[in-house]
Order: sequence, then structure tokens, then C-alpha cells
Amino acid sequence: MKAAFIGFSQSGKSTLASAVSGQVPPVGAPQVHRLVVKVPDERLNVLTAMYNPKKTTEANIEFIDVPGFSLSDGAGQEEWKRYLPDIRQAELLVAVLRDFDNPSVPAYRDRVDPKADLEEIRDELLYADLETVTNRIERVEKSLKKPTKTHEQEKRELAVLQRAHQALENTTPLSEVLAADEDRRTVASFGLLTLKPLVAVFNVSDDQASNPDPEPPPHAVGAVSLCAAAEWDISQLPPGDRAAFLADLGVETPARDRLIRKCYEALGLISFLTVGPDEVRAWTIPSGGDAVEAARKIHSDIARGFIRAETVAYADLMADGDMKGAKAAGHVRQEGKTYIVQDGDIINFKFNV
Ligand SMILES: Nc1nc2c(ncn2[C@@H]2O[C@H](COP(=O)(O)OP(=O)(O)OP(=O)(O)O)[C@@H](O)[C@H]2O)c(=O)[nH]1
Ligand SMILES: [Mg+2]
Repeated sequence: MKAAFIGFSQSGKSTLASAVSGQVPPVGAPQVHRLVVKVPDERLNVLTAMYNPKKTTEANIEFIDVPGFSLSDGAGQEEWKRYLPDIRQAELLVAVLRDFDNPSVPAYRDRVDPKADLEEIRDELLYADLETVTNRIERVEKSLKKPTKTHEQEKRELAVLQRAHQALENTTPLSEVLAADEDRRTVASFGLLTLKPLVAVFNVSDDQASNPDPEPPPHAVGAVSLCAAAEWDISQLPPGDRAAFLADLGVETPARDRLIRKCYEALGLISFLTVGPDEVRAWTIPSGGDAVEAARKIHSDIARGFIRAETVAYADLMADGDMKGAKAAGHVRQEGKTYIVQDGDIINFKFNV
């Protein structure tokens, strides 16, 4: 599961990518950079204090930092097309929009207008999808003229594609028309861009770092307001100095935590937790996953030899004080294979191989 930072030239993507990952993408020839980002989770800190384990391991998500593009000339168009295959492989788009004053950084189209930039990005995504869908329709129609054995399947695909085509011509993103799982499976291999959830990041000046997150713009699943340059500065401070810096900015917690969590949720991911003297750890599974899927995440043997999942909700453990208290209160449940794991479940798998 990965998310892609996209946006026009110099909107602050690489600065933000560095701030969320703590890694600086190498400068030089523009290319796509892959970054592994730890998902902040306050629950891990609390459980670490409780269990004092040898190590603590956060959940990860992957981001790619995509070079910016400009649509104002042919070279920029070419550049955008060059990075499209990488963007198509991401499950989530994070549009980084310039909303900061900085006379030394030229603004795209000489404007600081994040809403207009987002509209322009959205139009480009719609256009790219229209091209993909149109090409695919042509191929399927051609194939339908030949005596192949796959006509039924192709006819079904064609119906979905035609619906997609019509929506795109009306500038409706595909996420709004291809909702059914079967439709999505039909087009899954095309990497359609307007089918992907999009989070909008308003990259503001540091004097606006305390702005609340705006309402998500149309067709976006989330919006975050942050100052990428300040986030980078914070990430470089020793942890003890961060609170004072944040207070100066007028914010309580780094925006990076908020952004990463929003992306994690928009990707449809949840965390379950394991605890013990060796390790306290967060594990990632798709929301709706069952106990066997969670077990497999740790080891295929645990899934194969699954007996039961001893489960307690994090909130219950906190309320009961410790595991002993949770057991006494009847909050430690014995769950079977088909149990749907909830975010924050603390699980101890019983298995036999
Ligand atoms: N004042 C201010 N400057 C910023 C902010 N974010 C980025 N910048 C500056 O804007 C310039 C471009 O930032 P990058 O992070 O390289 O932007 P980018 O989107 O990765 O650029 P491309 O990859 O070339 O499209 C740099 O000089 C940054 O220091 C911000 O929040 N405030
Ligand atoms: Mg960059």
C-alpha cells in the first residue's frame, strides 16, 4: 500500500516528504523517490511504558515523492506523462498545494491559489483517465469483432468502460461511479487515477501553521493544513526541544502525525497490536480483515495453526489498568478465525503447528 505526493513544481512535496520520513530525498536528476514512513501511534508509547519491552516497532506506510510538473508548456506535459506509471501504482494521492508566500520561490502560473491548482490537477487526472478508458474501449471493441471465446467477459468490461467514459466526459471522477466491487475489479489493472482517494495538503506559511484543517475540497477524502518547511525544522530538532518550537508556532502536535494518520485511514488500513517483554508492536491490515489475516501478517505458521485470538480492545485495557484487570473484568475475549479485527485490538494468537 503506498501513497504518492503529487503537485505542481515547487509546491513543497520533497520538503514534506523529508519531514514525514526523516529522510532527505537525494538532490540531482529529478526522479521518483520511495520513502518508508513510521505511523505515529500514541498507544505504542503507553504500551511500551507498561511492558518495558526490548523493542518497540511502529507500523509503516510507503510514500513516493514524485517530481513536480508544470502544465504550461509541452516539456512539462511530457514530464507529467513520464511519472504517470509510478503514480498509477499508488493507492492514494496526496496533492501538495502551494499556499505559502516566499518571494524567492516562483509560484506555478505566478499565482498562490491552492484551490485553482487542485482543480487543474483534478482536470489532468480526469483527462489521463479518459485517455486510458478510450484506448481500452477501442481494444475491446476490436476484440469483440473477432471470434474469441471471451466475448461475454469483454461485453461486461465494455459496459463498465462505457459508463466510466461517460462520467469522465462529464468531469465526474470514477470514484463516484465505479463504487461496486465488481466494477472496481474489472478496471483494477488500469491504475485509474480518479478512482484513487485523494488527500489535499495546503502548504501554508509558518505564520499560518496553526490554521485548523479545512473541510475536504470537492472529491477529496481529506484535507490537511500545514507548513512543510516548519515540519522539516521540527523533524530535525532533538525531541526535547520540539515542544517549545511547536508552542512558538501555536500548534500542539506536529502536523506530520496528522497527515500520516489521515493517509493511513484513507488507505483503508487499521493497526492491531501485540505486546510482550520482547516487543510491543503495531501491525497493519486492511480494515475489515479477519483474525486469520491478522495472524498471517505475523507469520504464515500462526495462520495455518490458528486456534484462537485472545483479544482485548486498547480502550478496555486502559480502563482496566492492566491485563490482569482486563481478564478480571471479562474484557479479554477468545475470538475465532472469522472475527473481524478492530483498530487497536491487542491480540495474543494461540496456535499449534
Ligand atoms: N516559505 C516556505 N517555503 C517552502 C515551504 N515548503 C517548501 N518551501 C520552499 O519551496 C522550495 C521548493 O520546495 P520543494 O520541497 O523542493 O518543492 P517540490 O514540490 O518538491 O519541488 P519539485 O519537486 O521541483 O516540484 C524550496 O526552496 C523550499 O524551501 C513552506 O512551507 N514555506
Ligand atoms: Mg521535489
